[in-house]
Order: sequence, then C-alpha cells, then structure tokens
Amino acid sequence: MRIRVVDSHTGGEPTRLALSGGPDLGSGSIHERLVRFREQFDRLRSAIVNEPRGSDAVVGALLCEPSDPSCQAGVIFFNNVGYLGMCGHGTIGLVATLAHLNRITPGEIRIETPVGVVSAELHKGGDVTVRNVPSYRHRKDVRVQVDGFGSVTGDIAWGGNWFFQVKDRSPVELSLKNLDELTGFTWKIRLALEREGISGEGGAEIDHIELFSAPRDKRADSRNFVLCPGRSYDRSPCGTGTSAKMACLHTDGKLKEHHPWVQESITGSIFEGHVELVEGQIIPFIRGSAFVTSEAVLVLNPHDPFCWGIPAA
Ligand code: PYC
Repeated sequence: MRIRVVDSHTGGEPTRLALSGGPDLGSGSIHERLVRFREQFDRLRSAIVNEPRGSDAVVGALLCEPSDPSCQAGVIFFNNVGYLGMCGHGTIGLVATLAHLNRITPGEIRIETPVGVVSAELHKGGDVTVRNVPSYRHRKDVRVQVDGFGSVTGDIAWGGNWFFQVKDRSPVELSLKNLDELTGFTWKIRLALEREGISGEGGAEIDHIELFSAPRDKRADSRNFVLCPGRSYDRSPCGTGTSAKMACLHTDGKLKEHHPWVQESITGSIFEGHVELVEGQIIPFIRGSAFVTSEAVLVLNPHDPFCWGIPAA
C-alpha cells in the first residue's frame, strides 16, 4: 500500500494530511465514515501516525469527499491512540496544505468534520481563520481529587473535543523545561476524572486536560499546556481548547463578542481568537498559520513487522 501524505506544522504541532491511498470508507456522513475507519481500518490509523513513520505528536487528517453538498472537503482527524472530533491546528494545517498544492486560493472553504461543519478562511498572507463548531461549558467548578496533588478545580467544556480546563494555579511552571512534570500532573488529572466517573455531556470521555498561566508574550492573554489523549502535549495553543476556553470566558462575562483573545502555547506559538453569537450559540474563531514540512509517500509493506506502527502504550 502507498499513501500519499503532506506534513505540516501549525505553531509547532504536526499534521499529516493523507491525500490518497487511504482506506475506502464508502459513503455516508463523515461521522459514519469515522466509525467505519475505527471499526475496520484502525491499524491504518496507527500505521500513518505512529512510529516508525510518525511520532506521538502527529495528528493525522484523512481527506475525504464531503457528504454535505455545501462543503468543499471532508476530514477525519486521528492521533496515536484514536480519533478526534475536530482539530483546530489540524484544520489550519489542512487549509495551508491545500493552498500549497494549489487546490485552493484565498477565500473561504467549508469542511465537514465528524462533529459538524466548520469553515476556514485562507487569508492572502497565508494565515487561516477557522470558524469552529458551537462551543460551550458543560459544568463549572468541578472538583476532582488528584493523586499526590489533592483537590483540583476546573471547568468541563466542549470546543470540538472535551476538555477539563484547570482553574487553579498550576503547581508546575508552564515551561518547556517542565514537560515531564506537566505531563505527569495532567495525566493524573485525567485518571482522577475517569476514577470519579466525571465526563462530558452524555458520558463522553474527557480526553484533553488544559492548564493555564500568565503569558510570556506581551501580545497574549494567557499561556497554556494541553495534554492530548495519547499523553503527548499540544505544541500549538490548541484550537479546540482555545474555543472551549473562550466559550467559558464568554459565559462568565469575561470575553465580549468580537473581542480578541490571544492564546500562547507552551512552545510560545500564538493563536488569535474571538467569539461570535449566532442564534444563541457561541461560535469561536481561531486564526493561526501553518507551514508545509514535507511531501512523501508512505510505503506499507505487510512483511515489515512494524508495518502497522508501534502502538502507543
Ligand atoms: O488544535 O484543536 C487542536 C488540537 C487538538 C489536539 C491537538 N490539537
């Protein structure tokens, strides 16, 4: 099997767009095709993003024909352990890659994702603004008992994925030199949520944990550390996490409609966001940029003992 991919990074976070040679997922909505991907072709997910071809940080994006006639593209995002609902940095990477391939010119495209339609505007200078799915806070000030750290309080919010957004001051400084400690702390929060049966709406697993601190960059309002589902951290400011954060801030009266919110990541990269209210829903907008890093063909040889990737622990 040969899968044509283009790699990019958005604020340091990699996206691997699979353009052709991927699984035949048939027809139906992108959500239905995600279910088929998971049930019948999951080893291809691992082959594309896991070592030895990828790494724990890579987010895969399978380009699909949309089922929604108003959309120009469909996409299924996935990572080292499973599938994402939406992905902000990945959508910026997708759009920058389509521009790199001369498949789109500046302007707006609509993209079908498993959790709804998003749109993205490619600006003339190459920046991309994503209009995300409606975002909201599910529960406020939820307390959880974390091994070795005691009680930790946070909000549970949706921004296209489920987040636990910690409100307490982080016991560990949000610095790249503390990655092991930050990962350890946030992983323990994730385990504590599971142990205490704390979930998103309808029992959904909360698989992203986010810490905040004061920013280092004068342009930013906040700095974050985001633990992704497979224990890697987001090198970008996390589009869906920033969406969830802005929804909480707006609900608390701390972020007005159209007012900018600038989120800095642990690597120092920046997303600019704002929210708009449409029919009573909070719609987040995220602006950032992505750069193509390679064009390649992945070769999957079934005689290779690691053909399907090394599964993340
Ligand atoms: O940008 O939404 C995002 C994202 C989710 C996981 C990694 N990046």
